[in-house]
Amino acid sequence: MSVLIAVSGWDPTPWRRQLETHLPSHSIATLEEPFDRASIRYAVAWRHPAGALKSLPNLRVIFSLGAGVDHVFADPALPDKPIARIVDPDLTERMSEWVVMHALVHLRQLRRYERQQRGRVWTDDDNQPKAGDIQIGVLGLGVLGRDAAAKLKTLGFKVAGWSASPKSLPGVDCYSAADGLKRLLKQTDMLVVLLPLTEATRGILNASLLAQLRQGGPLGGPILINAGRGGLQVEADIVAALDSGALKGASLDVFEREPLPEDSRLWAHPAVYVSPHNAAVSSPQAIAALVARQIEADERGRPFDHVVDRRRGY
Ligand code: NDP
Ligand code: OXD
Repeated sequence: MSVLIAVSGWDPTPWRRQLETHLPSHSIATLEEPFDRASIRYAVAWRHPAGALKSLPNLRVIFSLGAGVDHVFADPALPDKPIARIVDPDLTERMSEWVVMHALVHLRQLRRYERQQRGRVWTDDDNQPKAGDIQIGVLGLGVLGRDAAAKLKTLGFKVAGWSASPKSLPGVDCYSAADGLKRLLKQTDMLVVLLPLTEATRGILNASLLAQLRQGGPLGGPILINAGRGGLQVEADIVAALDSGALKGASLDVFEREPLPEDSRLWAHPAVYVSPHNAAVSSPQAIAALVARQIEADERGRPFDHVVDRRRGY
């Protein structure tokens, strides 16, 4: 029984090595070499080439090698099989580290003090708000959003969150639906985005949404922190909001086009932090172990975990 590694933009070698270690009785195939299509029962995918997963008559499931599944749904020839995504404490903890780091970087004006240090400038002013002065809004209260919200709360930030269905979380003001989003935005000083990319969320971070964030506020203007997906973002609107001062700063891990094109204004914008879509990297070791556990469970007749809802797209 074979597992097919169907990835693009990633070297399949470490994934193959890890899957061979965790599944010694399975053969592991990659798209780079010929394989018997009828032997494939499991596919692991990251931005697989369109059509690569069709005509696999014995395929049982497609495992996304990430928490997000938009890259799987991007295939117009996707077979009608269950799609299971990664839910992994290692990935969750890394994401919360990234979110908390950027919340603190903006709160404690890191860029300003780096600039001052480079210029050997010793000045301070009285504008040093504390976490408890800042209202954070978290868009997406799933596995990642809930963990980040709880950790931001522990640091003393005021935290609210927004999700598709109503939620109740300790210490977090929870909103849902379009009206809930409006109510959350108008009180938000820092917007943390951990939404999946779906038809409903594509382009949500646009001029109209940014204009609803609380202006002024203790940081002098609102901050955008997005590690969800680049397709959520309208980058021209974000740059315009930064230029006009409607946004005070941004931390972006994901982009409309990745790698971020060299000529993007975001690279050198003084109010922007860019990271290369690695807020929470998928470690082949941790993820191959999770995939292997799911395959072994399936072979014992157990259902797959973390199967996404095709209709919702996440
Ligand atoms: P989940 O599926 O657990 O959570 C998604 C959350 O978004 C849920 O709370 C869901 O609401 C909410 N949501 C979805 N659609 C809407 C909508 N239309 N309106 C309001 N809320 C909505 O996903 P994860 O938390 O595990 O991951 C979130 C995303 O993070 C991934 O899809 C991926 O794109 C991104 N990611 C980025 C990484 C990086 O390195 N930059 C690493 C890993 C993930 P409800 O709870 O009601 O369903
Ligand atoms: C993911 C990612 O979806 O790394 O896991 O973006």
